[in-house]
Amino acid sequence: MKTLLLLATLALAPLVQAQTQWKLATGYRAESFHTRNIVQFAQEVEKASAGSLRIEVHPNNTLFKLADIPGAVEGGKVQAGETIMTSLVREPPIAGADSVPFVVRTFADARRIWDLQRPLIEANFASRGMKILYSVPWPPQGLFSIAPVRSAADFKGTRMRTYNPATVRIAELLNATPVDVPMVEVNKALSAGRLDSMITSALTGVENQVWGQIKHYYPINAWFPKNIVFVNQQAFDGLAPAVRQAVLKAAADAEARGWAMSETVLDESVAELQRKGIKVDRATAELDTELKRLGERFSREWVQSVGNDANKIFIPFYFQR
Ligand code: PCA
Repeated sequence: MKTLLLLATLALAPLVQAQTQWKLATGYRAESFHTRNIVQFAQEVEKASAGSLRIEVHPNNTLFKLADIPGAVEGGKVQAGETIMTSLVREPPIAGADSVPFVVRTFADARRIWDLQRPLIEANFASRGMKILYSVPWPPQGLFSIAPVRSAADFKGTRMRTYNPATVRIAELLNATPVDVPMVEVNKALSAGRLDSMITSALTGVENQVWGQIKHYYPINAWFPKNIVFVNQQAFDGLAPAVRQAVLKAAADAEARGWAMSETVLDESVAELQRKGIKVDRATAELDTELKRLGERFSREWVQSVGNDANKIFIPFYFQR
């Protein structure tokens, strides 16, 4: 018995050390599936590291605002964080690949884009002293509107909610006024009558209970934005090797789990919008053609502004199926 105990103690020896605490900041709500997935990741890390690493999750923009989280992790103000990749479009520009409209049409496409982006984004993060843990997509982005939309002309002079530079550009191309509203404030902005339309996931519509104002949803599957979870490299390097392994294993599991969750919540959310009385319709042929044209223009602008790195993603994406 004594020998067994001794063996058990020895086996745990590399893990049993002073407890390290990390804070992880995110801009999304505690109930969001992304955040629930992070909480499970944290629990698994704690368990696998025999309690030597505790990750405390701070949701809802409480620690830092969504777009400020990468800077906070880079500067060591917080050890870990989550943001939406498209809020990084300027640094590195390649992160914007997943909000170029009408390129990624399925979860399988989203996976291929991520596999192509990952090495480039990892290199950029590494140069800034950060390490990527995992990434999980939002369900596809559809069009919500208070009034029925038949063609692009219907957006003229209306107010469109935006959440990143890509959605701002899309609003501009539609001659709508972009209104920046964080995900967690969409309900408030709608109730205050500040918005006429938005492009986001059915899930975000459900979480913000948009049915009070929004009457139409068009599942145009415009793009699949992804969140990324990352850590300050120094904080990571400060862990014992076995704990680092535990973090990487839990991260890989969280990535697989998160992709499956995203697919499941998509179907549930569209059904819920319908139950709440929102009309779910296909875009008219006219709107569809106009949006595709807009997407092509957006793509051209994006490839021009990003340069060669854009080709590193789009050429294999289109030609190596
Ligand atoms: N919801 C988030 C980002 C993408 C999505 O589906 C938002 O609307 O801000």
